[in-house]
Amino acid sequence: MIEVEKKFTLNDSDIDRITQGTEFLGEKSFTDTYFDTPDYSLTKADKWLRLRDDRFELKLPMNQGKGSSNRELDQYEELESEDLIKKALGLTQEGTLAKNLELNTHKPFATITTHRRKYKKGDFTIDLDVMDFGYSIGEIELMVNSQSDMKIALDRILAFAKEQHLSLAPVRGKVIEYIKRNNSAHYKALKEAGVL
Ligand code: V4E
Repeated sequence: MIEVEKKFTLNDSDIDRITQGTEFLGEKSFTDTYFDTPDYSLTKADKWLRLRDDRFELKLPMNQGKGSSNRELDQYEELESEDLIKKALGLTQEGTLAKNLELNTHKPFATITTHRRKYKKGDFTIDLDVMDFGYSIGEIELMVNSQSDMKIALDRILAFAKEQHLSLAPVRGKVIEYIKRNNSAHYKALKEAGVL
């Protein structure tokens, strides 16, 4: 199954409206620490390495975002095994991934705690994420069986959002927003690399 998702900015009345008639699936908090080299070699290549609580995860771009006509359908491969992550990053030293990151000057550049509430409305899954640095995002998701169904799913999400009177303006993800607020050199580097 493939997940198609779109992020929205939601105010309090949007949240009231969108969660009406939903099934509440649960809530959790997690802390992500994102890593990169001093010259931003990972994020400039749209690669996102994080420690989510106590587990490393790597998101790798599948359909190169650059120049893509529809960024919203960009997909990422997600690796969760330390060995696969080491291989994907070309880290070859003995020892844990954490040790390899240290030896290769991969340092944390952002630590973000998210409180996530999850809801279900028909086929749609709705995530409401509130971050500890004063930023919130809603995400509407649909699961599809094949790549060819992705555009239809995105159109369904957009139609649902319109019905709910949500703003369709582009939204910065939490990490991009964090970088914009905290490190203008990093933000500029991502723009110049064509990642944003
Ligand atoms: C893929 C990506 C980033 C990593 C964070 O991904 P995100 O989906 O925002 O985080 P989260 O916590 O909701 O992950 P989940 O729990 O769903 O796994 S940061 C930036 N990107 C890609 C990206 C990009 N290159 N450009 C723009 C404008 N947005 C996103």
